[in-house]
Parts: sequence; structure tokens; C-alpha cells
Amino acid sequence: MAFRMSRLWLGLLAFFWMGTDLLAKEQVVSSALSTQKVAPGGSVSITIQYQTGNPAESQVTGLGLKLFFDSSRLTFTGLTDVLQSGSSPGSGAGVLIGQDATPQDDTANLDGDASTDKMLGLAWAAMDGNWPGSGVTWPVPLFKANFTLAAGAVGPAVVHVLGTGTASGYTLTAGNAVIIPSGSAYAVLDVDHDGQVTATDGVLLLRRLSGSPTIDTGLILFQGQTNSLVVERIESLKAAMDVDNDGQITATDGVLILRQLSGAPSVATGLMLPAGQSNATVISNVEALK
Ligand SMILES: [Ca+2]
Ligand SMILES: [Ca+2]
Ligand SMILES: [Ca+2]
Repeated sequence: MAFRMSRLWLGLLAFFWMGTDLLAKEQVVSSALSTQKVAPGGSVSITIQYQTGNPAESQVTGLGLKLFFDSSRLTFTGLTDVLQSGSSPGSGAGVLIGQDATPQDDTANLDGDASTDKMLGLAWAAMDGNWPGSGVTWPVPLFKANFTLAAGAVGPAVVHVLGTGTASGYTLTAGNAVIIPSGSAYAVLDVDHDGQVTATDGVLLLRRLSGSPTIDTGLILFQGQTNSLVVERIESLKAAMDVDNDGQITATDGVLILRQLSGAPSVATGLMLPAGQSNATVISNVEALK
């Protein structure tokens, strides 16, 4: 069985690399609910869904991905509703070809986030290039990842998705899912801990996400707060701040957050959002952190 599986994997990789279409194309993986508040000790279910950036080119050779999570905050309880086959069930076209039975150690920190120490891989392939199959509803649910949030969890737990095998010529854009323990004393975006989420928090965040070590210049911080305390807090929370769902925490996220906290009518003006994201999805992501 192991031999058969490894041949399948090799075949899949070769198939992905054989393509000649070098146009930049996009496979997009996202969470149906990118931010959710959960009571510590409660169960969490994250639906991972999929679409292509260009709806006119929706059928591809497949997808391999890994899901990364923080096992100190999230206990993995299993996958449910895993997409097994696409258009031709049982014929070998558009099928799930591999799935880790249990989470593996992210020893090499493949997702670049030290807080996520475990990972789980899945892959689908269609030798006829017809995955996930016609007649599906977009975005296609790939699976539900189920967890229990640790009883003493403080601060957000982030789940990342990273592509391990995209269709030839395609790049993968994958957003994060963020689980916030409900009942926290401070909102995630209240980075100066004055008890309110205001434009000042947005300024502090944008400065830090732009790489600045000194972020309180010209601002009066709340009693007991210092530049280094706020910087440290932002560093510990920033994995939750990918509000444009492009899988990276950048100054763009800072700009979007600051605009929303300043009451701007359109937060995304002049910025390029990833496929599937809009002004409304960004606003919803920012509001979920308040
Ligand atoms: Ca990691
Ligand atoms: Ca504040
Ligand atoms: Ca981002």
C-alpha cells in the first residue's frame, strides 16, 4: 500500500510539473469563517473551502495542502466531510489521493510561524485535469478540521494552510482561520490596552507591521503602557491580523485595519485584494477582532 501510494505521489508531482501553461494562475483556499470566538474548553470546527482565481478556468489537475495549528491551544479531534472525489467517483479522476492519519510535527517550521507546531497534509488529483469536477457549488468545501480549544487558552490561535502541490502554472493563495477565546479582558485590536479599540490602536499596529521598532512617537500611551510592552503584545497577536486573507501579515493589513478603525467608508481603495476578498470581507475580519 505504501509503495502504491508513493507511486501515486510521484505520478502526481510529475503531472503537475509537465504543464506548459506558464500564465500566473491562482488556486484559492480559505476558511468559511475566518475568525470565530470560542469559549475556552469548547469545540471548534473550521470549514476549509476552495476555488480558482478565475472562475472560467475552474478545473485543474489537483491540489496538495497542509494545515498548520498550535497544539498548545488547539487539540485536534479529527477531519470530517473530506471531499473524496470530484466529477467521476470511483473512476480514478478527481480523487483524494493522500491524507495524514494523524498530525505530524512541524519541526522545520514550514509555515514560518513558530506558534504552529503541528501539521496535517491532504492531496487530491485528477489525471484528466478535471478536479474538483463540474457541477460543484463554489467555493467547494474541502473538509472540516475539528478541534477543542484548551481550557486555559489566552490570545488567538491561528490555523494556517500552505500549498504543497499546486496545479501546473498555478499559485496558491491561502488565508488563515483565527480562533479567539471568548471572555478575554481585552479585544485583540486593543493593542494599547486602554479598554477601547480606536484609531490609535490602528496607528500603533500599522507602524509595527511596517517594521518600525518605535511605534508610540507622538502618541500618549495609556497609564502603565510602554512602547516595548505594546510592541511585544503586537508580536504575540499579529498572526491573527491577516485581515485581507492573503496568508501573510504585512503593512497592507495595517493600512486596512487603520482605515476601518478610522471610519473610512471604503477600506480597500487603491489596494489590490486577493481573489475572493472584498471590501466587505476585510471589514468583517477587522470587526471580528474588536
Ligand atoms: Ca509552524
Ligand atoms: Ca486601545
Ligand atoms: Ca495579509
